Amino acid sequence: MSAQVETERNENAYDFRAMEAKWRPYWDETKVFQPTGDAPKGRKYVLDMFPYPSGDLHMGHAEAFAIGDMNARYFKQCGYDVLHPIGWDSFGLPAENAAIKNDTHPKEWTYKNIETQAESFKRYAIAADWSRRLHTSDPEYYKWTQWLFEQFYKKGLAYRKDSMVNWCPKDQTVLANEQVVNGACERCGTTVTKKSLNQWYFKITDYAQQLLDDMEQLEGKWPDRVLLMQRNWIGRSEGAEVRFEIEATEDQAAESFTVFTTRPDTLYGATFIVVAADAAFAEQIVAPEHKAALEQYREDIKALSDIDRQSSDREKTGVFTGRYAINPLTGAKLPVWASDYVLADYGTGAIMAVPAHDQRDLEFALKFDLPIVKVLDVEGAEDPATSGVAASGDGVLINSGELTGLPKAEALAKAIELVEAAGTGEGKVIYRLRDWLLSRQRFWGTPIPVIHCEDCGEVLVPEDQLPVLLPDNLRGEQLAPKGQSPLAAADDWAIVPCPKCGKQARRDSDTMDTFVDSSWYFLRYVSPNYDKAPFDPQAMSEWGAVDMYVGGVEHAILHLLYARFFTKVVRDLGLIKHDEPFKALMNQGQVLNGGKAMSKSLGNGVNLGEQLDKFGVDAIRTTMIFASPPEDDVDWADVSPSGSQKFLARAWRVAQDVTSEPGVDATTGDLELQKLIARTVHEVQGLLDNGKFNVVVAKTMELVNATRKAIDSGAGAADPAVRKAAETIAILLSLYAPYTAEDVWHALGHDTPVLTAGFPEVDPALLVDDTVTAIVQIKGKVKARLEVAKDISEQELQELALADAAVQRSIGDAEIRKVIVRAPKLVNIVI
Ligand code: ANZ
Ligand code: ZN
Repeated sequence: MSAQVETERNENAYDFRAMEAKWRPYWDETKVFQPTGDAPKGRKYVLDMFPYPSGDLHMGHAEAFAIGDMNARYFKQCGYDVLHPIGWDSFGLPAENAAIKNDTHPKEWTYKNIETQAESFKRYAIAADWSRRLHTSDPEYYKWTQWLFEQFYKKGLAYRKDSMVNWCPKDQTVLANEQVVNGACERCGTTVTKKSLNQWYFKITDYAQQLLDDMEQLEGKWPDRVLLMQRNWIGRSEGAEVRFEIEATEDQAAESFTVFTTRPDTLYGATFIVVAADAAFAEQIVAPEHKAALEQYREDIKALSDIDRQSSDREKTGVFTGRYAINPLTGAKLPVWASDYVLADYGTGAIMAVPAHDQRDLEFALKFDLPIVKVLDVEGAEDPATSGVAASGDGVLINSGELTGLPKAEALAKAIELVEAAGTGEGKVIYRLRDWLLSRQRFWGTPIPVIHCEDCGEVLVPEDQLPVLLPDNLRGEQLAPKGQSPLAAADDWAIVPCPKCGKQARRDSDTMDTFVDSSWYFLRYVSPNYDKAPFDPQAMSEWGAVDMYVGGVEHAILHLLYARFFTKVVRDLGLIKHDEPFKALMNQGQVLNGGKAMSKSLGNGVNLGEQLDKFGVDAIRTTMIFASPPEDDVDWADVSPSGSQKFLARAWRVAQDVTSEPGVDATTGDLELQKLIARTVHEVQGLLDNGKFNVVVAKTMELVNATRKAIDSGAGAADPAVRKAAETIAILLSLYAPYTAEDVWHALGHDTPVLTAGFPEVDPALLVDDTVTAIVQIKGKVKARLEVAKDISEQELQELALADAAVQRSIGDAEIRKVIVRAPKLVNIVI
């Protein structure tokens, strides 16, 4: 029998089902995923964005959690005490809709799905501390969500106001702007309307500047694009507020109002004023003969979202109010128009229009034949009136009184001085960020702990009466909102005595947006069973902020912003010391099939359970990790779980063949293999630190192949370096193929969990003589020096160069045109 045939037959003994059955209980018994509290290297808190219990786990979870887990496992191997908890974001609409349909209570659907997912997570072997499991819909959790709301309220950070909100007539609920897609409800497709409602808000705008400033702490540790999205969302604008007077008429008095402008330098070019058509101010000033037209216009724009209103492809619309305002610097008389392209709730809801230099104003001026006056000489710019293109560039001021002759930047400062001196305005910074509308008129969420009393007004539910529990006796149709929240209709729940005066009062019947629940769960995990506060101060001082947060880029804005806001408020309450919740962030890509996101309608979905049954957990995890760097998409049509399975079987077989005893002195073994092990470990460490997880799998494969060769036709199965190689393979596998790793480790004669083996140390002597310094250049400049093997392949050298953090930083968003590799010494990247 040839060696080849024998190997293949024996690899068939790789039985993933047996391994999965064997090692799961072992990890429970050894509690290896629980923090010990005494690791000499310190602590690391690794967190995956917690799941929503929509059904069983899917391929997206499989990818995200393989990546998150790899972080946790790596820290653990490095000797840190690792906190890696798991829980569920378990309030939300789908549970309620299921309950209405099935005539049940939402908790039935919710907790059944949680159990299913929990079982799958355990099978998937995520290295989670199950003793810390939490569900945001548990009273033990939402009690503290309510408690936090009360602290926010006391600080003036939770308040109610009337506002026009997006309203879905079918779901009978308020929608956030992001939940309105092309004017329709994201969930059910019904055309969204506007409705004035009294709603609860968190005053996140108080923290706008801090949210911007503290991003400095995240630079280089969060993906650049996420930081950019946060920055844009907060949207800081510097400029001025300028006050204008509207002239009195025979029937109407004079009025004064302010505009916000980022371009006070263009004041001389303002030729008309536009006020938001839907603002109360428009109604207040409109001349009697224009009132009907304005009313009609307001009706017409009601259904449009803010995004539609500001879309640059829509033709401008508007109505004249019949009134004129006076330019405070020039005395010119400017007609006042009302339009939808000015938003009521941004800036002051009114603008001075400078059509020569602002595209939207230009389009409006051309449509309604309003004057266009150039006040900035912009080099190369065409005439706005004839070209239809506003001169928005830099230049020197013209036709602008005292500002004439100044370059734009100076004119900006000077214009602010002028209006300030004239008492008609002042420099001003505003933010695009709005306060967070947190109330929902739905059942399955955290009840807002407020009681409304005719005499006392809003009264917080006393802390010792928290939590305000959701009623258990509502089900099915009773949960369907009928213009008001189902809780408002439940009198036996809603009617209570006022905590202050005892008079009959009503509970607030709104529940909180589920983003509130997920804005502090990472704080709860440090002590999820603590019952005297949201978290135990002692445990918090030990764990603090999350060291590595892993999740989808779809949460780049809201969830992360809200979590950052909560963290800052909780800090200001004196409960924690850190400013930012997540020190580092890793976004995983999506799992696609045939280039498209998996979906029912496309019929390209892949069932995770079936994949696990067929190939085993480890093969699926390995496939996910090997397919691409974590942040890139994985296309299931391009991967090979059976290839992963064969690799794992080969690795497993190598370990079975080792004949030396544990503890043999590897330094007496085959030198070439020793060197390869050292190089592999060294490189892998760099790859792990830079999040190049896919290459770690490739490196393990190389080591497996080399070890196989050493056994079959080199040093032989008894060589101490062969054992060292097999043990190293087990440790690398423990990061992404946990069952195989544990099996291999025990087959090699160890009787403690492989995760406690420790990341291998490298003897630097083994690295030196075989390595040379490779230089990585970009645009002719040296960006990195890499210690690489003398015999490194061009391919490998290129991968290493592109994986280098400094190199990536200098490439940034630029496109790589060409990579010229002269192994082993030079890589030249053309961008
Ligand atoms: C005059 C002007 C001249 C402007 C010019 C721009 C260019 P950002 O950067 O987004 O803050 N604006 C102010 N309030 C508005 C509102 N509620 N709805 C729509 N547009 C509004 O933009 C600020 C600029 O957008 C302001 O500066 C104002 O137009 C307009 F050459 O004033 B500007
Ligand atoms: Zn009262």
